[in-house]
Amino acid sequence: MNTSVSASQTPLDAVVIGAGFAGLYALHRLREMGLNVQGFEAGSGVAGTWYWNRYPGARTDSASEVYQYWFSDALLKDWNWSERFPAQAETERYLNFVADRLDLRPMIRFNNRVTHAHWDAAANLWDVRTDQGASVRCRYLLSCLGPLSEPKVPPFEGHENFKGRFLHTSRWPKEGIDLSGKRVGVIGTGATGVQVIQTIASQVGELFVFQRTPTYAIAMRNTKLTDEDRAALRSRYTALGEWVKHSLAGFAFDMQRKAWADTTKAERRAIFEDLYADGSLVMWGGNFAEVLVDPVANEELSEFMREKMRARLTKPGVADKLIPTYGFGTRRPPLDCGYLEAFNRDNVHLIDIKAAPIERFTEAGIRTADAEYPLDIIVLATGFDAATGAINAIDIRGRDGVSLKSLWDRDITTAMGLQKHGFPNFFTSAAPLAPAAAFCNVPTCLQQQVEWITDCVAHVEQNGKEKVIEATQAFEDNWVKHHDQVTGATLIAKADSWWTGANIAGKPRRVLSYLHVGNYRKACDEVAAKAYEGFEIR
Ligand code: NA7
Repeated sequence: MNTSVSASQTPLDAVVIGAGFAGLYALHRLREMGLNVQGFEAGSGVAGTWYWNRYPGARTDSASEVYQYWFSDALLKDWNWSERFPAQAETERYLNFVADRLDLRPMIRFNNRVTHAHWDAAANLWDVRTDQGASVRCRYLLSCLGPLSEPKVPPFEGHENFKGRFLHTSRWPKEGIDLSGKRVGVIGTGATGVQVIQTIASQVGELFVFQRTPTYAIAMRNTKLTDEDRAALRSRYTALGEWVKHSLAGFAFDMQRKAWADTTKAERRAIFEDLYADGSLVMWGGNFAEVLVDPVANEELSEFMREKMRARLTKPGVADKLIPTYGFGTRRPPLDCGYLEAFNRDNVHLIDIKAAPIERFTEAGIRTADAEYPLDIIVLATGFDAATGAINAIDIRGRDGVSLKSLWDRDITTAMGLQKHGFPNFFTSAAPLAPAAAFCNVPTCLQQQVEWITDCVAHVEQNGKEKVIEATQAFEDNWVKHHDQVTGATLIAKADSWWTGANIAGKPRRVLSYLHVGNYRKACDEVAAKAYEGFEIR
């Protein structure tokens, strides 16, 4: 296919960057509005996160019944999830099914990574270019890059000398890797590390886990869904679709209604047991609100979680290293399927790199402060430059040639995560200061943002003389202040993790995600109801 389009061609109405949950829906909605829209996708297929993250064990930590599009009865009726928590391959198939059913593929140029987007103020157009030489101009530019798309690859000294294979989890090859009998090192024990480690422990020869910070692990209760299960879930789809919109974190559950202070320790213990038995993120998002803000409440829950973890570990000395001392839920707590039990195996070795840090990669493997580990493969489960990384990877310049990255390098601010002052007609999903950046069952939030953005575009199409919209500085400042008040009160704000940007050296610190999906939606709806108050339309 010829991907080069001359800049002199008739401008497009809109360009959508990314073909994951948000991008596919945005393409569909904009086309339904009669706009001439083009998608660009760096991968060779659709599915975004579920295209890139094909490492062993990758699966959702969200239940399948809330991990889907709600807007089409036909899609809801015709797709059959096979598991409560679907694996990568199934989620990728689902998004391919959606792309085919809505006939979105012809709208997308695959294998095209957008590298450049400059606002031409004289023409009120975005000039968009890709690494394949494609070049288009458009009136509206939508970033649908997902919150976790830009891998974090730490600059380990000597990495170029390592003679074995070295890869980041989000760049796992489609054909897979034969791990049998191999000596494999995994660096990182976040949600991704947990899934890789528990999956490959029985496949590899020896597994060396290089752990800097331990993670809480909630035993996932995954089940195969039967026709009866699916029928029962389908009968609740309408109610679930409404519920997730108004919830704390976009799931089909909410925080406890009773106040912490109105319960006894025994009552709370019974509630924790019930939540834990569900084997889902209800342990985090369905708990007492107080555990997110009160250190005493948090410690009681943390002790409960530590006890659950300890009971699953048998090797002497491992529990002390593997069980966190920080507060539960202040960093993203992963669900696990045998992560802790993997450390009971004789071929799995836990290396505490807080005690003896990694000094360098050698030709043969990894050298820490006190030992050398010969390895065939090193897997980086080191996470992502969340929410800003993928957007910053594009040279985005707004009014007066100002670079978005240069602003975010100083301070990460947005207008509700939907726009940035100085960048007219540029809309973002999964950007900082909205729940979609982290504290959300991501499909719930991406759908809400895409609906808001596309409704906004329709409004500007009808009401804008020049068809240009831009968040005002005052509106953005107010949102930042409100966001900081809401999130700054939580224990999350004090913890170092990707949630606060602390995982990336030099990244300005701020809780990246707004907290409370329902309140965010309400605030967005109010802005729209007041003819996009806080945004200048011309
Ligand atoms: P995370 O949650 O950011 O975890 C990354 C892990 O890698 C974490 O254990 C880090 O330890 C570790 N890490 C990062 N850099 C280094 C270096 N330089 N040396 C040693 N160890 C390092 O990323 P995930 O991919 O697991 O999960 C991201 C989200 O994807 C997840 O929350 C889900 O929402 C889906 P640290 O904590 O920094 O000490």
